[in-house]
Amino acid sequence: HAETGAAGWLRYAAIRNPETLRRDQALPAGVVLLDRSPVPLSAEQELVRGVRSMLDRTLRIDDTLPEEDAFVLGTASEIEGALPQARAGTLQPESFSLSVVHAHGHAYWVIEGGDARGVLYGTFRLLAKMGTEQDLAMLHDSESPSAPIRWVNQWDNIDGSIERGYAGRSIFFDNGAVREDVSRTGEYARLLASVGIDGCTVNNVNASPKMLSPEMIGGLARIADEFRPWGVRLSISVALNSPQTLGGLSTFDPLNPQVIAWWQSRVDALYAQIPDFGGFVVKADSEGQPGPSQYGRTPADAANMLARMLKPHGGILLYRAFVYNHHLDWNDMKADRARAAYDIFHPLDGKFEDNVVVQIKYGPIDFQVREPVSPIFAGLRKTSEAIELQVTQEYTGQAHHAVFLIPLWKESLDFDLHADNRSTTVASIVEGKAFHHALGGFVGVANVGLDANWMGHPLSMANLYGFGRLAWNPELTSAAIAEEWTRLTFSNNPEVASTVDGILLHSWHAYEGYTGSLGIGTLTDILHAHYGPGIESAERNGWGQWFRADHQGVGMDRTVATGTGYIGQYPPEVAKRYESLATMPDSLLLFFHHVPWNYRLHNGQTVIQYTYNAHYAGAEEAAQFMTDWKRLDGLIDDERYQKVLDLLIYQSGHAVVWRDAVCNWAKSMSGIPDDRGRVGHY
Ligand code: GCW
Repeated sequence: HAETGAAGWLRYAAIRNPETLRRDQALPAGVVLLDRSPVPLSAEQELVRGVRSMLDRTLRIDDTLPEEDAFVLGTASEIEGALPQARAGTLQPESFSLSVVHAHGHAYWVIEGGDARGVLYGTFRLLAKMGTEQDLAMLHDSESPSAPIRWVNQWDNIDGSIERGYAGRSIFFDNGAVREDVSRTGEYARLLASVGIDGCTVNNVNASPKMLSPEMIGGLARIADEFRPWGVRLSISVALNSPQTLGGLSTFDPLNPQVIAWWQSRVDALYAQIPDFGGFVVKADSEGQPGPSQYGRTPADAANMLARMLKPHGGILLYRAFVYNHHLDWNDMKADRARAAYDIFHPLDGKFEDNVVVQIKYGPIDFQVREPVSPIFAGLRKTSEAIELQVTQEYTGQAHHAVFLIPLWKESLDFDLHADNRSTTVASIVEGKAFHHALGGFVGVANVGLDANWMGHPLSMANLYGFGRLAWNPELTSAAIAEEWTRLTFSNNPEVASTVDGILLHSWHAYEGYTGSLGIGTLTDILHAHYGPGIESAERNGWGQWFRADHQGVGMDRTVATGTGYIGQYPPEVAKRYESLATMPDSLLLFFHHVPWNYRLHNGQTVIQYTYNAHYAGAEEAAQFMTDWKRLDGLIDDERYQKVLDLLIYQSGHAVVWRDAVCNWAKSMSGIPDDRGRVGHY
């Protein structure tokens, strides 16, 4: 079971050299839990389970501090009572401190939490340290999460299908209702908690109004019961027209008193059954979803109406900034989908209730392999913000290509928008620090399914793991995250770790190389599955994912001087850098500028030649992954070895399909041959 991937990174594989864990002291034989409420209880059980599995020892469970070495778990006030010497100073909610305290002649391994969740997170950290064979002799670690919102969204439909899900049917819903058997949802919550994720929105942002029916609320309460011991709060996406379609009212105008009363009755019903309900996510006026614009109301009107009801219960309202017109006029050279979020939300800054959070995709288009960061991050100074990342690999190879997304996300998080001429990285903005927002954080669209290994491709789980780790601490490096995940998931064997890490850390670059380089955006089929090459499907339609290629040149002119003016939405220093070709980074050139095919990049190559070279290099890298993986034959279990090998063989072939599709297209479009003669003749 463990080897099929169901356990994910929580395999707790036997540690071959336990002495590496504790160079100068023995691990305690018992554990005492000072608080027996559900979340710390999960922590204690997890510690017992992990130690048994990794070290083949069963910890004794004590009721009070024993007269011998022990693990001691508790929140600050309980530790204070039992073992005052151990107090770590002030710990914020969800924080923890790990230390070994010597008292009464014994060594107490203390896991102290700022609250119940902190105890759980500290326990999972300790187990991860053991699982990666770190020396625990000097155990000393104190950590706090970067931001309060560390949620996943699931795009599950109530019929049991999942929009952009690649690992089977929904773990939550089937046939219009919550499944009878929701045991998988508890296992999911455990995985999420192990990397510090504290919330899960269980249904598609393209939400069914039926989510608010009494039967559904009863079902949701059963899921919330599974989540609760792991400190994961349940939330749902809601359709703004629910008062009309479900409630039978003649309107869903967010300012109409009857509409407000209807929502209030639903919020009351939810909290009656789910006292720790997290709140609502709203997608409105976007891709055909109903929204406040129908009544001449703003996103703030709709968001605030709901937020006010959630507030007394500690609930929050996440309003997505992914609002745009998908009937844009291709012939209008000023039309630009990338402008939409800023144009709509910037004027509303300061008009939102303080429990509203605007949820913003990292780039202004849609989870592409390379996008600049969305300028609206710097355009909301008085409104809390969350960054939305896509764990499920929609445009990035789905469950067929190995693409480790952490380096992509880090580029966005580390990007400095330089608002007010000071350093304001995207991470510091969503953490609430840059502009002193009340809330903020990270949302990952995860879309796990019923398949035993959760995400389809075994290596995709690194993205879920990495999402949680980055949301906890965006300063972690991609390499550190890859290393942890690989050791926990596969093995501490250095050969295994370096091989898997090498593949992970090169995979985004390779995928970008063989699919779409220089910020050209989506060359995938955008009208159907969002999979495989569909080069011109993005052009000449209303969706606005254009790159405007013709015989002369390629790229969207988004400059202020001659283009759509999008660049003017960035703070001045960034705008200046993007406006001028002299300072424009090659990697994003075609996102921002329209240039001739023979335009010379900073790297010395022409756009057309670089396009050829990047696609060939990317496909070669993909083939290399397959060769590298073969080194693991016999070093990991056969089942996962073979499964990943099969996928990498497929990927290297599909990379050639991609390479040839894009290169042949670029050649026929530009009429310029490959100077190395690789690209077909016409
Ligand atoms: O990326 C696009 C997806 C849609 C999705 C939408 C969104 C849930 O193709 O499937 O809808 O974004 O984020 O709302």
